[in-house]
Amino acid sequence: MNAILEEIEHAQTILICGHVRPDGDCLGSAFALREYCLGLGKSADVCSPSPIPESYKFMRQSEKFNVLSRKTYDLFIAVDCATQDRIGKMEGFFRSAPRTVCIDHHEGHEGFADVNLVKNYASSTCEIVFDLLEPTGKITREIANYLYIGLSTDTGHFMHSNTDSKVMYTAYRLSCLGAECHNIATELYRSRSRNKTMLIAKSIEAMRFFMNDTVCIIPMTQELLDECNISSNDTEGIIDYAISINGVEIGISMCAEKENEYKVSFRSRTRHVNEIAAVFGGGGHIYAAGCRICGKTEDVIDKLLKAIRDTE
Ligand SMILES: [Mn+2]
Repeated sequence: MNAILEEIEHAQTILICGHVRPDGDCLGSAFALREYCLGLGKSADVCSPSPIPESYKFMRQSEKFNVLSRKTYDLFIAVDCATQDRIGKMEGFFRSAPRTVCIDHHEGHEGFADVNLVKNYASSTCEIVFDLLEPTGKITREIANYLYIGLSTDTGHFMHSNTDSKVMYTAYRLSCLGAECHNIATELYRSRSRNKTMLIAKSIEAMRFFMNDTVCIIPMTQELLDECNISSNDTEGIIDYAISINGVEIGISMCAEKENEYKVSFRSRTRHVNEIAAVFGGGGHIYAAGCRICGKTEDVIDKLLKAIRDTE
């Protein structure tokens, strides 16, 4: 039996934890694993150091997110976390759990748990969880829906460079297992709030271009977020407007998190942006990466441009 399935088998209480500012992939893989554990009669909770974003509240059982039924668990499973610090304030649960598992697809690590399943060539953690659960024959329609959400979001709805035949095969299999592809696509990509629509408009207006228009930066300052009445937790997807522009090689979004601190995301067509993110202690994938940078808006932009030049 697979080592991770064995860990689940031996545990009675399980906590599945995604990363800070959870995205569709970590939510999908966490809820899918929870559903699988519940199916085996286990007690299982899902959490992350941040609340579930508004845009993912359509997910079944989303109200169970971050509802912790106990103080310690037999097994801690980290999903979609490249480093241990991505579990943030859930650290205590990780340390107190007798056994730990890490399932992830980010570059450059071997995992930080007792049992690690890290495949950096996989499109998403959901794809890895699909491969893990498929042989059990226990992928229900609910599990298929959860996994499809992560597969879809981590591939930019099957548009990013990581969309390979394995991704399409997995989507096909999930569809066969009952995933409601049309409904999920509608929830994910065709149902945004008026506030988010306002954020898109203001972000496009705020775009700045550098280096012969090959670099596009979207600075989402605290004022801009406040004007749209939107939290820094709900800015997923804004960066796509930068990298979708003809001629732009590097798209960057900066989102104000605290006073003088920005969460920065990178997308690229050709440049290895994980190397740029690494300059600031961040990381990610070759064409999609992120980091945190301290400073005032203009200083952060200067630091970014310098790092882009230095890593060329
Ligand atoms: Mn992921």
